[in-house]
Amino acid sequence: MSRTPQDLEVEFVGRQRQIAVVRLTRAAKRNALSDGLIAALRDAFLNMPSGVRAAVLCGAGAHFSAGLDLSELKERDAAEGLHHSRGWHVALNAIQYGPVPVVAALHGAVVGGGLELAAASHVRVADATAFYALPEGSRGIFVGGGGSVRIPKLIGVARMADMMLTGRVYGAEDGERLGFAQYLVPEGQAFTKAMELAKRIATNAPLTNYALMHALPRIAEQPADHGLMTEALMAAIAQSAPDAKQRVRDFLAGKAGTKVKRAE
Ligand code: 1HE
Repeated sequence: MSRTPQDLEVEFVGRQRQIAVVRLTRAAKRNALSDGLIAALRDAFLNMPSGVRAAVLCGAGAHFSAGLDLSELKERDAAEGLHHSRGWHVALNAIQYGPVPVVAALHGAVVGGGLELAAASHVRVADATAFYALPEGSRGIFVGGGGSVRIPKLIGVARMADMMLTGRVYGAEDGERLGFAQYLVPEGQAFTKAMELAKRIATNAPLTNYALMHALPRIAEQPADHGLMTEALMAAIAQSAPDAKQRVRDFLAGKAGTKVKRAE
């Protein structure tokens, strides 16, 4: 795979550079995901510096991502198609099961592989311009970036099948209502909100964040009896961390800022 680092920008911001901002910078091609860009995303998350506590994933220009770079879509034999898809799986797994929680800031087109990419993040914030589609059906292809595993978990199998069969496009409000995004904000504010959430996430105990990223989705797929056992093991490990003990002591000592506040 060719590397295209110019299409991906990674910067470290905030207190002690704890937040990684990973930005698709291929706006002229609507952040279409070339093989090189997928490899660059994979490498960015596999090589995240150890001090980073959360990441914001976003796209430059008017769209988050137009999905697979269709100019690279050529006649592949079955084995090449298999390996292409598996390459996406490695990259998007590096995001979902990587070192830090990822908040995606969505705007404009979040389509095809762009939606698959967004679905690999942990928290999605969409602005009012966001729209969601799976045009694979009309291009004669199928999802290959983990979409058939991740997207039904957000919106259900029936809605995903409808999107691919009929070309249905969901707007930002429906997208939030159905579960594509957990947050909906006014136009132009997705990045600011995503940064605010990433900074909040970065204050959590790293082991709790790890449990939410790595244990929770697996527990949710286990038979209930196995899930309860995994939960108990994870809970025991998390609460034994010195950081957790200090946090509980702080609450019991009435230290400022540790109480849960009513939603505004
Ligand atoms: C692209 C791509 C692309 C734009 N690959 N070059 N994805 C799709 O089927 C979506 C295809 N794209 C679109 O429907 C539209 O481009 C958008 C709605 C996203 C944006 O529209 P617009 O009017 O802002 O931009 P545009 O004029 O359509 O595109 C601007 C340029 O980006 C143009 O190139 P130019 O050289 O003529 O300027 C487009 O060709 C280029 N461009 N989208 C390549 N996707 C792991 S499997 C995943 C399978 C899939 O993702 S299938 C869905 C693919």
